[in-house]
Amino acid sequence: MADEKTYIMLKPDAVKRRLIGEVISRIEKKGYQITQAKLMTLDKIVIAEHYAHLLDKPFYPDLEAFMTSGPVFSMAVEGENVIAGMRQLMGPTNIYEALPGTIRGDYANNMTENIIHGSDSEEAAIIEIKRFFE
Ligand code: DAT
Ligand code: MG
Repeated sequence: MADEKTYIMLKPDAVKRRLIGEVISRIEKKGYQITQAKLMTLDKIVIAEHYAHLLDKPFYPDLEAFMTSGPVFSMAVEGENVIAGMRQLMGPTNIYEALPGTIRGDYANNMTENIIHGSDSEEAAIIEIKRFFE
């Protein structure tokens, strides 16, 4: 199977809690390659684009406040079946269902501050890599 690319973001809680190295280590041990990376601070406009599917949710204001609360660490990650593979390493959106051994299962204890974002499809990966690296 041909290599895929995905967009991964370590959210402000991961940066504040000094977990960048820990998460990168898991990605590298899995055998994926980080091909681009940068630390950046996001504004409300880019968060509204990135989470357009959630704008009408009651938790959106908290999500926006969290995502703009400090720097994030953006990465493009490459590997065979990496989009689904990274979602598996991350653990599910509902962190109460995230098992130990997954990134969210090991480090997240509430629904908003859940350490990591990963693209959920090939289309999303292309759009998100463009959004955060161009
Ligand atoms: P994912 O990040 O697993 O792709 P998503 O795209 O549905 O999940 O949601 C984006 C983020 O929004 C998620 O990482 C955390 C927040 N979120 C989602 N559902 C939530 C909920 N029910 N309560 C609070 N925050 C939520
Ligand atoms: Mg998502």
